[in-house]
Amino acid sequence: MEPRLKAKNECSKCMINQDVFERIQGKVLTAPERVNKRGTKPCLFGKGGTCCHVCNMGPCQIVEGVEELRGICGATAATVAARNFGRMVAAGTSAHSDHGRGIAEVFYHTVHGETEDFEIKDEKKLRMVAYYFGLDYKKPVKELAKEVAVNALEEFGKQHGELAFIKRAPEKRQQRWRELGVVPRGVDREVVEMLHRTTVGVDQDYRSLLKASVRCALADGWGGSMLATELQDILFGTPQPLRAVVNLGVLKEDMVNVTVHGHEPEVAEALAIAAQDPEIIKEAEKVGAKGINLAGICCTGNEVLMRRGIPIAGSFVQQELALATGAVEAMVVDVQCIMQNVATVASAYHTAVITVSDKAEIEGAMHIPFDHKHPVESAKKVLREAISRFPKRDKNLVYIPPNKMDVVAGFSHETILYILGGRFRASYKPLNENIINGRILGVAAIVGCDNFRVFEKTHAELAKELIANNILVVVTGCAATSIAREGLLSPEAASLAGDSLREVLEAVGCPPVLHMGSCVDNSRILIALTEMVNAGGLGEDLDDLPAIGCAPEWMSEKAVAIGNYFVGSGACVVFGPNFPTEKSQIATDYLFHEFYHIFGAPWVVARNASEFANIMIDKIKEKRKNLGIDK
Ligand code: MSK
Repeated sequence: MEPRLKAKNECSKCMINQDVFERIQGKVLTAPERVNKRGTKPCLFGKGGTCCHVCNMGPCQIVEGVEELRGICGATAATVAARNFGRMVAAGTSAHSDHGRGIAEVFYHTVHGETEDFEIKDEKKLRMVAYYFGLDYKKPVKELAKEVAVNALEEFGKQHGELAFIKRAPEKRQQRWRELGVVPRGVDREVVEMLHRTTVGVDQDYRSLLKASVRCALADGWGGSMLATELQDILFGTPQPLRAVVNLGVLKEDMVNVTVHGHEPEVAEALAIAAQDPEIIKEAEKVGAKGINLAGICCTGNEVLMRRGIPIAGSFVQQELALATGAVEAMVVDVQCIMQNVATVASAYHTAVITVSDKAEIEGAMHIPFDHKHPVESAKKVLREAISRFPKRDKNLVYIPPNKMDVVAGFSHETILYILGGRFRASYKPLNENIINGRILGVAAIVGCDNFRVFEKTHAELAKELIANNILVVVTGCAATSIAREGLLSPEAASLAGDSLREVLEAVGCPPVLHMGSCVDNSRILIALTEMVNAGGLGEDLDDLPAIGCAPEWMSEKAVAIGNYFVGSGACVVFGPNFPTEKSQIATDYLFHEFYHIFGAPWVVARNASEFANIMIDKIKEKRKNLGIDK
């Protein structure tokens, strides 16, 4: 199905924020308008993976099966599509993993006493991570934390052996990876090797390229991303269920509004501490504000929502709209998913876009370098800039829409263990029992981005369909925010679930859709699935489970890396509304069929919510049948 084009004066995505969108129209060009101006069809060769630009004889646009339309070097469509796919996986892996390295450095500085602003918040998790690093996990905390910091940093540059967290996967899965030769050695090594393989004249067999892409992706899921999640939990706290609010209505007319946008929680954590500082509050009051109101965008938002209950103003597609409320004094951005256009939109208002990462600056934005050894001091500098903008706010331009929604978030896999497993049993056994007895049909993950080129509310429609069919849904990333906007992250939404799932949820007071965090926190899902295998009764490996993942509106290369590590781990992934290799039937067939034989799970594509739902429900039923629990 081709994406539907909205009428010219409509925001292509945020019908809920249409009123805000209308206020910016005519002032500066926004992403929805660019979609309208560009039309429905992006470059089909690029979109389907068969545009090759790895050398200066091209770019070559390749048509499968047409000899004269191979690359100048003779590259086939399958090779080019596989190469581009591998490069996307490498880019996605590098993003999550550099995030992980960044937090490992913050962790190192903290436990070596070089920053006084953070501390160890989860000692139990520190000891668990130490165990997987092969350390004496019973040592005193301070000493152990220093060893963990060194080991964590070494995971990135390791050249040989296996990443430490590989041992967390089910035994059978580890064995399969070893037999296939896809166990990642070191995070950086796998990314570099993938880029090397895909440069001109190296690996030119789509099968070899695609298999190698799994090794690279596993270095993300069981490496960089998992390190990021665990170290963040140790430093900033492992999430627990809490109530919060999402959507643009969380901005406040009488406060200095600061949005935190990007991915790494360090800056947002420091801002949250600094925003409580009496000195800063006094400075805000001096300019006529009641204080500082922090609100999240994208995954930085998810990080501080999960741990602190800080509200989320918006997902990826709402970043320009947050500025168009005219009520934001500063948008603080670190890395990933920040559209260059935010600087342009901000210039129509009194708003400062402040870049803080030494890896990411934006023309037209203000750069305040973040001092990792003095994070709260840096955060205060940022907040002072925001406070100075408050008197410049033009009241005539301010419009904060009423839209906001209550949510319950904070479902780390440890929390799920207690809630669905029972506080005293602390096991996934009761969850498994409910799956075996059929009260819960299975588990589905809806993850990834939202996308200006998808015009339906795919995430929410799909989530509704799945829970109505008694499937427990877990969410991360911007998919979580878009589902939250529709009210599905509250315990009351259990009323939309099928009868038997509703009974289970009502007994524990749980929403039917569990928010598990940011993009790197997809690693929490890997661990939750592994715990389900360990709890027994649902097979011996991840590909036995009645569980499935999807990214219905993927946008970033990171989503490709995430999908590929789930497939490589044995969980089927449905992608949409298009697939990055689809102009090569051969490469796509390999991912959709041969991967099933190799890894026990295939990639699949779907175009809209009902197609997603049908595929996902069928796959879960198929797994139940294989397990003999399909009565
Ligand atoms: S922020 S990667 S748009 S989920 Fe993680 Fe959202 Fe996708 Fe960025």
